[in-house]
Amino acid sequence: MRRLRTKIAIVGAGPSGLYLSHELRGHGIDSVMVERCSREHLERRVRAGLLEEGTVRLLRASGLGSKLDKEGLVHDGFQLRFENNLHRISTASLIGEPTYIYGQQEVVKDLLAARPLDDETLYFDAEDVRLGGITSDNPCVAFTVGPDRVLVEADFIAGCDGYHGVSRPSIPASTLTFHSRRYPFNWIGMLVSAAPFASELVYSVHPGGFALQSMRTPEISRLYLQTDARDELSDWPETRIWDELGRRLYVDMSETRARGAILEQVMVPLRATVTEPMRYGRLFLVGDAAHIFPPTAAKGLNVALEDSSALARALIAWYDRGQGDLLEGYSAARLRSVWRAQDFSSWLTWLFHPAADASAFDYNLRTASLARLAEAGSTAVAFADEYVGYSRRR
Ligand code: FAS
Ligand code: PHB
Repeated sequence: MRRLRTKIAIVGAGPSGLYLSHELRGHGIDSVMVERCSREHLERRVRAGLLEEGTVRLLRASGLGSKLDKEGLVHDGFQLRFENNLHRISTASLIGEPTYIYGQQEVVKDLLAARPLDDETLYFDAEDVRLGGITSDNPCVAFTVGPDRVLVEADFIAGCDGYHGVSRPSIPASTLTFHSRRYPFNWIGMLVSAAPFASELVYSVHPGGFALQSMRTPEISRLYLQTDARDELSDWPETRIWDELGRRLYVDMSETRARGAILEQVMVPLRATVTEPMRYGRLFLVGDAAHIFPPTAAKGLNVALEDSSALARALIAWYDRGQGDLLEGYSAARLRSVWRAQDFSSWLTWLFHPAADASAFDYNLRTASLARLAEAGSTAVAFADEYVGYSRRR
């Protein structure tokens, strides 16, 4: 058994773990990261794409903005289509902030590239990861890498290991409240190597279901399609997907289809979870380990990095000034933001996704709500405030 000693043991090297480690290192606070996947897998994993202004500011302030500012797409607004009418919602004019399109895998690559070349504190391909001593003042993480069993002893553990990680289950269920909601919808997500048909995001609410055209670059489209929660990818042959995308987006997708190979296709369940509290003893839960958002309002990655930034600030206050108040207040402060983002994500999910058994009454209510959103009135301002995440940063 190889024994290591560090200040913070971080489980999971997704965006939240990598950003936390990066921030702590910038303040001279050492950490050891344990990741079950390979570096190649992390760099290939396509997920989120929309970054809020607050997230971009965090990345820039951490010295991670140059490639983002060069390659990221700045969107002053997006298009909302319903009843075959196209409305432009300009968040820049409504609330003074744009949003950014920059793939999560690019954020991960930038964070990995920012690590020291001789970095020996990030273990990939870790197996049998276990947490121990969480309520003691000497918590630890044990794992196997190659032929070695390694024990990391730390002051604190950051559980950044996502929804399927080991951190949350390491907390006695009797001490947690695990809130969970499964929306009756899935999204088929596709990454297609073809230019988006529109240069901005197009959210379309069609009687047959929701569709979204996003992108990752001017040459790569990111397309989403609502399905029933019980559907599997096998229920959706490629022709059906393209036909439905064209129907719901009111565009001829044959050219996009012809020009672009499908680089990735996933079925994403629309679910929401919140774990309360986001702390147990010396273990702090961060990002998807603590909460899952339906992808509708693109909050998952943005709220995850907010968690990491808040925990980094709390740990820096502890080590630099011996102040424990931010650590004590971490869970309550983060949960206020998490529930605010869940509330908006829930509202937008129900607004954008017609249920299969929707009545004419439902349809007309939805159309009236969308029309109110399309006006540049108070509803649109309140929407933009939540959509760009400004409401959580006030
Ligand atoms: P992550 O899940 O990204 O990272 C957790 C890390 O921990 C992973 O690298 C994992 O390998 C590792 N890990 C897990 N168990 C471990 C263990 N036992 N030991 C060590 N390591 C372990 N969000 C949006 O905002 N917009 C979107 O469009 C969007 N689309 C998504 C599509 C899919 C298919 C999924 C699954 C999620 C999507 N999300 C989206 C949400 C997503 O982007 C998350 O919010 C984001 O990845 C959160 O980052 P982390 O908290 O770092 O968790
Ligand atoms: C994405 O590009 O993945 C994306 C963008 C906006 C959303 C949801 C997902 O609202």
